[in-house]
Amino acid sequence: MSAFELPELPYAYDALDPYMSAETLEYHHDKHHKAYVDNGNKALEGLVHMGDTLEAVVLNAHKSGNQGLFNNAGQHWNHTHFWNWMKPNGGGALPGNLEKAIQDSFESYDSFRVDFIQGGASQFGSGWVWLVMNSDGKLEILKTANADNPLTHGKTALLGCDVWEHSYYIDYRNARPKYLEAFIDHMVNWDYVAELFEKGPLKIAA
Ligand code: MN3
Repeated sequence: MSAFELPELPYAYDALDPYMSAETLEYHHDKHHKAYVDNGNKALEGLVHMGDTLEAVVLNAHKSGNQGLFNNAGQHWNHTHFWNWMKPNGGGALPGNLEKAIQDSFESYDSFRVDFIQGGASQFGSGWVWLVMNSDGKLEILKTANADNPLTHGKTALLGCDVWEHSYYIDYRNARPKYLEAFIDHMVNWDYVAELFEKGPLKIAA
């Protein structure tokens, strides 16, 4: 790929209100995500071809120890999915196959929900909490620091929540668990999670 591009938000800035304010979304998308795209493009300048897809660029940056490129490409990938992992009037019922897989791996939706919130709340400092699929199809919770994501762990991200302070501080101040509860209960786009689930473990052409 030649350059990163900032995707449009898939909804209006105020679409997730009152769970995520227009002010948060505008700063998060227009300033933070845009900076990852712009700085990622600067980091790509003058490098040999780093891969045909964003996933390949993230993995090649990681393998080659190019931390500047990895941080920005990783965060570009994380945020591109993050906007789609939320929707107005989100949360609620899960598509059947996904609900069954969550019950098989976590015993119940409620224990998945508790594990996901605890994972995000206990990530020390900036990072992400994820629902991932392993190569054997089993689901689990993963937490990662800073720009890191399931790609570098050989796992497939089904759902991720940004727990950097810029994602919640305007709306929740220091109450990260309240933000995670609102994310799971009122913002998750389960249809997008199910779409990734149905695709199965991610295969990346380097
Ligand atoms: Mn962010």
